[in-house]
Amino acid sequence: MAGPKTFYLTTPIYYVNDVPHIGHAYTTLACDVLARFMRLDGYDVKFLTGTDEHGQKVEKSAEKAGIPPQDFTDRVSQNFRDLVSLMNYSNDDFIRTTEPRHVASVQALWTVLKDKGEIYLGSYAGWYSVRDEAFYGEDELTTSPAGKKIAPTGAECEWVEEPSYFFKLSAWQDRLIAFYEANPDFIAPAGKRNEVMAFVKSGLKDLSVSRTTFKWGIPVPGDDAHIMYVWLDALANYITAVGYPDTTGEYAKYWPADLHMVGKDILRFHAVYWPAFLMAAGLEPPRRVFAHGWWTIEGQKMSKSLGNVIAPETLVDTYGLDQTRYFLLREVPFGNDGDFSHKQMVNRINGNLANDYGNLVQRVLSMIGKNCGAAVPVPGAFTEADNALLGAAYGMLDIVRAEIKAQAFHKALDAIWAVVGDANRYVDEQAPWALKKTDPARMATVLYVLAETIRHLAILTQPVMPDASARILDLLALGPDARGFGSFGPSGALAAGTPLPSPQGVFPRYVEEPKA
Ligand code: ME8
Repeated sequence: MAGPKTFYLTTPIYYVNDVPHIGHAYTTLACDVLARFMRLDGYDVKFLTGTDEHGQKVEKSAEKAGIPPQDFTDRVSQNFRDLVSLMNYSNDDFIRTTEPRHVASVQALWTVLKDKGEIYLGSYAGWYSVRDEAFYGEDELTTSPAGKKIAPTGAECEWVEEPSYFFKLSAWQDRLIAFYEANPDFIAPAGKRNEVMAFVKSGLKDLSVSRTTFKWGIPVPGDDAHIMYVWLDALANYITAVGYPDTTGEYAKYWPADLHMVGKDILRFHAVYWPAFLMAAGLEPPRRVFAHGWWTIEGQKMSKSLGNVIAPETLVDTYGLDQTRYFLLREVPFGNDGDFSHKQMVNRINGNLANDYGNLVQRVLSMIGKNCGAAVPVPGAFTEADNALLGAAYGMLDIVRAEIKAQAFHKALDAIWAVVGDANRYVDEQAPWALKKTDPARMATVLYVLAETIRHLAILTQPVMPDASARILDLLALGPDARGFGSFGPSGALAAGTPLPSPQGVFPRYVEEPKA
């Protein structure tokens, strides 16, 4: 019998030249929500994140810190592992490119490319940006007032002239276009797909894939005067983690990856170079690359010099973990750029979470606690209004699933909050507090319908807010087996008479500290 369907998704591996900030936290969060969703939906998920530890940028940062690069990367990589526990990420693996499994994998990939005639020795003379770890053509650059060459990303470039191996990228132009055309969902969002296709159609040059003027990298097999270009090294992490060069085992099970999630800054590497490397090595390209947008802070670009870089710890300490997770995915249509503002964060916490969702749960469970013997109420026959609300609750899963599979996290949350709104209107219309005296049996039915609706909401909010949702499911006395999507709908309905614990508030309001 075939096992469950698999889903393999990855974050970029982050450079260890710096401490994590809100942007890094965001990309991994989006993957975490997707991974948790797919697991609840019955998939066998592999969710990978990690750190990119080689290259000139990291070497320079280590020099600046005055410590050997390996010690430096050990130290900074730990910050990204700490981020995993801080943000409650559920990754199944954490890869570091300095690990022996990765060195073996990249060298094997190189050897295959070399043997297939896809790599040749030449020499590079051109512009390189250490900040971007990228080569640029003269025509892409502008000149700063100080006479420096500047890349389109704003990074300074330096002239590089050295022997180098090249990957025959120019030979892949037509095959890449054919691949994009045959796989219209490979690059998302659609606007980004158009940009990549226009770039490839404008012509591809062979890509320099080795360096000889610094040392911090993986040696080229058979020619250790060269180390591999950090992007060839880094991209290969996605196959290392499934056991490459062994193509049985996890590789056979999970590859091709279902999704590489990246920021828009690194789409070209993932959507052009990476499928070309893989196809050239006779390996399958990934199924999809999603490039999300960029966060600014209170309307400004995040930068050290402006001193406005937001550390994830600050967000979690100030606003709470699940509140932060919710805000980041609800506030901005996924794929667009977004702005972080304290005011908007507080609006979301006090509006969507405390007033809408939290208050619904609190009102309903307190009424059940006081008026129904602290147990799941016994429902009578359902009215049209009851069936309408239950129907909306049952119907959420299909809508949310479709949105999540398209990485439209904001739309998935909109669909859930539409039902939160329906449930709050239903409470007001049915006025169970008034029924207490006039028709207690009807009150029990109304509260049962609401408890069932809350059950569905809490099951579906688990991927975004795992802790808060677990607390709501605890308040409904639902065990671990009753929390997956298999429990959706009437078959998992709450059993009347089940004793319930006394309700606790789940989403506190954010109260501004008075200014000292
Ligand atoms: O590029 N808004 O690593 P990196 C949103 N090592 N996302 C942001 C962001 C912002 N302001 N700033 C950073 C690298 N990110 C390579 C990747 S993969 C084989 C190698 C996120 O540490 C976003 O996901 O510079 C972006 O793509 C990534 O951090 C860049 O991380």
